[in-house]
Amino acid sequence: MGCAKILHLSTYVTLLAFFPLRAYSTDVENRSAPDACSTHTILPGPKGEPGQKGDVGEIGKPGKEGPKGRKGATGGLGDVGDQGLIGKFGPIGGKGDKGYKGLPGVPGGKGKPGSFCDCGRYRKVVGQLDNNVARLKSSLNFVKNVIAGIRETEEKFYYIVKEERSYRDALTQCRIRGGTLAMPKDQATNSLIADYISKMGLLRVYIGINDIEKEKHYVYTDNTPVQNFSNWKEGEPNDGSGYEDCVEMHGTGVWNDVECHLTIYFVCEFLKKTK
Ligand code: GN1
Ligand code: CA
Repeated sequence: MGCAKILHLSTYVTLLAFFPLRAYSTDVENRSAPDACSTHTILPGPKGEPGQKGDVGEIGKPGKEGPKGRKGATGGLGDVGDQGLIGKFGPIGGKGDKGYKGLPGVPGGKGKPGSFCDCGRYRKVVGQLDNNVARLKSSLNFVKNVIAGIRETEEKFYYIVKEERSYRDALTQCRIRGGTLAMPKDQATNSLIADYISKMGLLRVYIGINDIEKEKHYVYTDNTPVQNFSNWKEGEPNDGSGYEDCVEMHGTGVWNDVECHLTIYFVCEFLKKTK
């Protein structure tokens, strides 16, 4: 290809004019085998028909990753966000300024004529009363401690008088002292008196129950009937002698009807509060 390209057609014509083909060929044959391109001139043939169109090539390899793109333009304004939660309570505010003075009210009616009050004197009396109450409380505690065996509940004091008396005299003695013969109207009170009797080393005392007015109709000294509570000894009340209309309590707490002229110790009760 190289020689054909180097020697142009016009060049060949020129060469033929100066170098006859024969002499040249003889000369050429006598020489050692020379290069064809340097000794022969081959003219190109006519251009052939165009070849068939080639098949579609394979899919090319993926290209290299491109360079980082340029920064985009600033985006549009975002949507409005949701409403936030209610915040914490703030600290207590400072004290407000004093308000303006209100309008004067309607004058009140004329009061009643006053009376002289010696308040200082009353205060002094009240003070003395307080002292007296304190002294009385102290004295009462002293008496309760000294008088062996005095008993009490929320409402009453109970006191056994160690004097042998008939029922009527015993009742009188209790009343003289400001009380009455003891009236056990419930188990608690009955137990308290029974314990009192036994602790005093006694066997029996009068209590404030009798059927003097009506046989078998027992009443307390305040004339209330014995009905909700009773603690008769087994076999009692038997009205043994036919005249047993008064009631005694034994150290065990049981009741027995005895004759009212019997002289024995007795137990009085005293109310703590006057109604
Ligand atoms: C006593 O002493 P006597 O047995 O007659 C008691 C009665 C009783 C009785 C029970 C004064 O009588 O009240 O019911 O025991 N009398 C006296 O057995 O205590
Ligand atoms: Ca009896």
